[in-house]
Formats: sequence, structure tokens, C-alpha cells
Amino acid sequence: PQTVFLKDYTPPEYLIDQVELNFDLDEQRTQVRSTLSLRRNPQSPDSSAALKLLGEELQLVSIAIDGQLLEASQYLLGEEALTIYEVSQDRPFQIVIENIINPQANTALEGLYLSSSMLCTQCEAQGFRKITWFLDRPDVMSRFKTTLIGDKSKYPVLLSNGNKVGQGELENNRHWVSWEDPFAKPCYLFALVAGLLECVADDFTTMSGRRIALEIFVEKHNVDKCDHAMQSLKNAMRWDEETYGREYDLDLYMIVAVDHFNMGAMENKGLNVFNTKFVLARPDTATDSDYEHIEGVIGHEYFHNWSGNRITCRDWFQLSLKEGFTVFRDQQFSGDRSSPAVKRIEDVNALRTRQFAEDAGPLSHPIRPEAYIEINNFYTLTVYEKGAEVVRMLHTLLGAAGFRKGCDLYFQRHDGQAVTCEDFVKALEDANGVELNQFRRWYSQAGTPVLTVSQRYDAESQQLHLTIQQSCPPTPNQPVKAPLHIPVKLGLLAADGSVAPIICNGSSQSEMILNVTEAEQTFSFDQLVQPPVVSLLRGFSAPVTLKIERSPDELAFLLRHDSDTFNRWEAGQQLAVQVIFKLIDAIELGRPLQLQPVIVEAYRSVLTDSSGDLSYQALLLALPEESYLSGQMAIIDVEAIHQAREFVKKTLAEQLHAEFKQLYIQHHRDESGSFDAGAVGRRRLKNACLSYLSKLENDDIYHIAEQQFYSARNMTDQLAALSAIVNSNHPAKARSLDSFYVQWRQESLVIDKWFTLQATSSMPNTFATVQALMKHSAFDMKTPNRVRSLIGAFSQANPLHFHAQNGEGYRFLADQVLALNTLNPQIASRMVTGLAQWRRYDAARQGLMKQQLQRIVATEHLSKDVYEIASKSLA
Ligand code: BAL
Ligand code: ZN
Repeated sequence: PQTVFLKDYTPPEYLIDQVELNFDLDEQRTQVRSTLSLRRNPQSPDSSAALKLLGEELQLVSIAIDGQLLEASQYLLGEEALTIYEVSQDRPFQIVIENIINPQANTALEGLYLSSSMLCTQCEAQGFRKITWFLDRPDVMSRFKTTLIGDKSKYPVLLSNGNKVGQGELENNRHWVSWEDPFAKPCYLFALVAGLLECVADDFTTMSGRRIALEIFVEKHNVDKCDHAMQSLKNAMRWDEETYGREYDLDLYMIVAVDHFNMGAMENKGLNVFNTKFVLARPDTATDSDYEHIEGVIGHEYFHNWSGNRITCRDWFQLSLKEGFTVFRDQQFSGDRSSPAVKRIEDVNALRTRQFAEDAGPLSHPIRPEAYIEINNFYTLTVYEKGAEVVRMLHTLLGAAGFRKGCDLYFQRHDGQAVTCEDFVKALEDANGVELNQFRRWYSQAGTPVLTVSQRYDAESQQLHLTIQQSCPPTPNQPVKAPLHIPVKLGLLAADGSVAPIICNGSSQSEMILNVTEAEQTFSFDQLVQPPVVSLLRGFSAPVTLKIERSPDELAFLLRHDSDTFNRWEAGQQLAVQVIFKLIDAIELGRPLQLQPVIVEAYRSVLTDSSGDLSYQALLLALPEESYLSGQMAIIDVEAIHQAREFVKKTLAEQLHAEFKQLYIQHHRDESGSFDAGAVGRRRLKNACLSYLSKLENDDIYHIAEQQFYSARNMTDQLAALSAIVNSNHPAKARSLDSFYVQWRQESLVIDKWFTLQATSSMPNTFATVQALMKHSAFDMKTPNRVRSLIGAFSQANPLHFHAQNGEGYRFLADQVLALNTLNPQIASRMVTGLAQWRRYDAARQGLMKQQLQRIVATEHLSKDVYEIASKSLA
């Protein structure tokens, strides 16, 4: 397969100003007529007269230019393109293409496809070429007019981008609807939906007083699960006005929820298509986390209207321009809506456990990649989450007001254009009169930088000297790294836990940003009568690994006193990491395990201090995840990590049994599941306690869990109780799993949870359970959510069993990847990532994982998607 390089970018030779699309919809035989108004691009060097339109899996009916049908000798029809040899170079011309597509056969879910009984589209990144031949690249922006024709009973609702401009009846029970989008857009933002759908309607009045109709389309049985999505949309619209001054531009905003979707959601102009997972919620079917994710994703897609649609990417290498920025915006939004501290911790946790692993492995790439085989493989944690961290650092460096000024200029300067990451940074520079040259390296350099910090206190001069060294391990094609500009937020604590002023170069502050720009740099602070305790990288001000020597007592001190909520939590995490790694050493040496009293006391103080936000308190109680601990080991010892972490959890539960139980009882209410911060916090905290208590494996606790399970009136409580029971052999386990299935078998999103819970169990028979679940009548390889809930959960969230020594987990995953490869290459390649980190395991496991990767690569008819991930993993 061919590699595409950023350095080879050239502007398009032709532009398409207008597109008129006509769809005669049918499940197996949809007829498409596309009328393109083209002209030569004056910005393009005059290199060839031929016009190459991209298209795949299309059946051609006819092509005409300016009303003249073309003969076969006038064009070349290839697997991936239609080349028309002669077109006008000096005046605009019109091409009409007729073709046929089969949505039902489209299991890859790119282009036009069937989901349950509705027809819908997914065009980003390159799905439009599976609808008709086109200049399928984001820097070709066109005005679209779309007419949909379909059966009135099957497809009473016919939707596309923009505003509805006409509709009518046809014979044979058919009808048509026309849509026109006044904003020029790349074809990846095109969408259509046709189906038997119900509409949940509301409206929003914008800051300039315009009334926008809001419509959420779902299947009938889901009408009662749209309230939260609608409220989230209105919150997002208001927030973007208040925070970024951005107002919505069309008169109508539509969201459609579909069961079969490769991603979370898609920001098509005026017509977002969503995975049902990120729309549907009712207290008894969705957890508090689901509610939060829905709000975040609804916000994300809405924010794309400016950061993505009005201003889009010049080419796909610039994906982080819209994704990193939009993730940053949705993170801010969610933080403002709930608790900024809790949101930040959740985001950093996800970044460190998942993106850091990506950045340290064979698939590591800069947030602006330089080459790809299949662009769908670059919708990564790096482009999205690290991309958001890079934007966050810009926000930190410029301050909120400076950042907003820069964004205003960016939106104003580039409205209606397809631009680059460089244009974004330039706008921020120009608006603030600063230069960010060194900072730009974050866009081109891959890998997670390491900051190694040493401190020296000089009693005589009353100075603290902080030396920070930065380095970054080599990544594929980048053996040597240049120093980055890293903002490090610092605070100092006095011995009594109070704030010690930071006196630096004559000015005094309670907190400051250190601009780390060199490989090694020393910062000095004055007038410190006693050695302070440093609180570094507050708020996780840069996506780096921090190495600083701390005693357990110092970490316990920071956990009690740090005024920075992120670093308070971080101190608890690092304390647990130290304790767990001591235990891992003991396990590997065959020594008896003992829990250090310092962590018991630290947890006791967290448990007994209920003065703050309960969600935050629950986070303080959460032990570092196994995947985070894996990231700290050169050679990952899966069993020892699991055993050590379980030992800590169980011992804490034993030693603090009374405290956990007391908190559980205090916060356990019979709640219907309202999504307000107080109730969410109560549920988080009491379920965290239940999770600890379940480690005691006694009848009393299983009884409490079972009671909670059966009496729960909200999914958060029901699922938490079920999780507490599932990792046991108690008779309650089979009872409650069966009961849960029977209760929810009509709700596929809840059944996904049922699959995941079993796939991630630590019980010894889990692999057999997973194999049995593959044969369950509710399992379906063609439904991405279901594949993720079983195969994805097992391979990515159950290290203990996926990495079984006999290699059965690896073989199983490769079998599923190969089965998915023909059905849905995007989902297949996501699953391969479970094998990508093979170098991090012992020799025996390395061999077994590699063997499966080699088996995958050697398979015939491998999709580009799977080939790229598997071959790069082996390289
Ligand atoms: N643009 C693809 C889905 C998303 O990031 O919103
Ligand atoms: Zn996005």
C-alpha cells in the first residue's frame, strides 16, 4: 500500500464551487446523480489537463460534461479514481455523473450504509468517495444542494445538511425533500439520513436573538432518552457564546442517533450523526459517566461548527487543528459544567494511561503526523488528547484573555478557509505580539518528554535551586529530539502546609509558570527561611512524565495540604505507586507482602475528610489503574501488578473497614438518578466504598451489593453493585448477571455494559466466558459497539487474562481481527492495537504476540487499515 506524505501536499488542480446531489434511495440499489460545477484552481500550477475524481466501490452509469455524454475512450475508470482526460482549462464547466451504490453491503460503515432500518452516512475522513466520484479532500469546499427521494413508509424522514428548501409527493408512495447548505464545506462534512424516525424538538435563542430549531431524531423506542442530550446541546450553545463569542449560523441544528457507528459522533454541518451511546440516556439505563460523556460529545460536535466546519483542515495531516482544539474546548466546557478539578483528573488519567502508551510504542507519531497509509488510523489519542494538551499549554502560556484574543483572530482571519496548524499558532502569536517558535516543536515531535527535577536548598542564602532536565526518548523516525518549550506550573508549601510565596527575580507570587526551554535549566527562589515543599506541574500543565524524588511522608503531606486539586490527587497516586511497586518487588522475590502504614493513614484521612466535593473524594480513593502501573515498568509483569494492586485494595478494605462502611451507609440513598452534582458525588463515593468492601469477599458485603443491585432505580448504582458481585464466585453472581440480562435485553447500550463487565472480570474462567459470549445470540460482529464491548474490552481492559501466558488471548484477538478485516477495516485496525505493545512484555509473551502480528500481516486481502497498524507494530 502507498504512503501519503505531508511534504508532498499540493493545492488541488480543480475546485468545485457547487454540488447538486440527487439520491433515489434504496437499501440495495441507491441511484446517485451528482452535478458538479468545476473550474481550474488559479492557485494550482498548470500541471495537467486531466481531471482525477476519487471514487471507490461505485458502479458507473454515465458521465456527461456540459451536457455531452462521454464515451469510454474519454475517461479511465480505475479502482480508486475516475480520470477524465480533457476538461476545459479556461472556463468553468459542469460534470454530471450517475452511479449506483449498495448501502446494505456496506459493512465498513463508510459512505452510505444501512443501520438497523435507516440509511445514513459517514464521510470523514474519506467516505464521500464511496458515494460518488469527487475531489475528496478537505481543501475543496463547495456549496451543496441535496435532493432525497424515498419510500414514504420506510423513509418518512429525509435529512441532509443546511435548510430544507422544498418537498413533495411522488407516485408509488414515494416523496422527495430538498436541502441546501449555504456554507461552503468539504465533502467530509456532507451527510444524509433517511428513516422511520421520531423527532424530539426544542429551540435555542442565540445571543443576537435568532431562534434556532433543535431537533434530535431517534427510533421510536428511544424518544424517552433524549432530554439530557437536548439540554447538553443548549448548554453547549450558550457556553460557546459566552466563552468564545461563537454563535450558531444555520436556522436548524439536527442530531440523529444511529446504532451502527465506527466513531463516537460526527460533526456534519447542521446534521450531526451520533453513535446512540452518546445521545441516549435515562437514569435507569445510563450511568453518571454516560451522562457526562454525552454532554462532552454533544458539546464537542457542536463546537466543531466553528473549530472544524467554518474553519477546516487544509489536509488530513492537520487533523489536530480541529480535533485537538475541539477536545480542549469540550474539556473546558465539561469542567465548567461540573467540577474543573474532577474533569482535569479524569482527562489526565486517560491521557497518561492510554496516550502515553501510544507515544511510547511503535505507533508513536507527532500530533501533526508526517505520513500515513490509511488516514482513519490517525484518529488517535495523540492527535485528539495530546493535541488538546498542546492547545491547553498555549492557553496557559498566553493566559485566558490572550488565548481568547488569539482565537478571535483565528476565527476572523480564516473563516471559510481550509487551513493548517501553523495558521492557528500564527494567529495566536499575532494577536498577542509573541513568538512561539520553539513551542511549534510540539506539533512535529513525537514522544512523551521526561522532566527530571532535583532540588537544593541553601540555608545560608535562604534560596531554593530547582534544576529541571528535559529529555524525550526516541520514537519511530525521530531518534534525536530537540528541547521543547514546556510550561511548568509551580507552587511552594511551607512546613505547616500553608502557601509559601515564590520570590523570584524580585517579584512575589503564590504560583508561577516556569518556562522550561533548555535541556537543563536551574530556577532559583529567594527568601525561604525554611526548605519548602515544591508542588510542580500543577494542573498537569504539560503532557510530560515528571521524575522527582519524594519520600512517602512528603507525598502524604502534599495529599493533605496541596492547594492545587490536581497535585493533591497526584500525590495520593504517587504514594500508591510507590507502595505498589514495593509490593511488586516483594512478589517477584517471593517475599511476604506487607502494606506500609503510611498509605493506610493517608487513606484514613481521605475517608474521614468529607468537607469537599464528593466526586473528588472518590477520585482520591481510587488506586492507580493497572494500565498506568504498566506504563511505569520496563518489562510489564501483568500478574504481579494485578496481585499487588489487589493486595493494597483488600488490605485497605480490611484495615479501614469501618470507615468505608460508614461512608457507604452515609451516602447510600434510594435515588431515582437525577444528574446533579450532589447526587453524582454521593453515588461515586459510596460506590467507591462498595468496590473496596467487595474485596473482603464476605456474605455481608455481597448481601449489601445484591440489595443495591435489585433496589437500584438508576444505572450507576445498579452497575456498581453488579461489578462488586461479578468478580467473585458467590451465588449472587450468576443470579444477578442473568437478572440484568433479562431486565435489559431490549436496551442494546445496557447489554453492551453486560458484555463488558464479564469481559473485564479478573475471575479465572474469564477467557472461557468471553468465548461463550462470542456465540451469544446478542453478539454481532457487524455492530461496532458490541465488538468494542466484548473483544475491545477483553483485549484492552483486561490485561490479566488477555496476556495469559499460553497466548490464548493473543490468538483469539488475531482471529477476531481477521474476521473483522473483511467486515469493517476501521474497527479491525482498532483491535490490532492490543498487540502493538509487544516489546514491553517478557520474551515468551513477546514471541507469542509477534507471532500473531506476523500471522495478521501475512494474510491475503488485508485492508490498508489493518496492514498499517500491524506492520508498524512489528517494525
Ligand atoms: N470528526 C470525527 C469525530 C469527531 O472528532 O468529532
Ligand atoms: Zn472531533
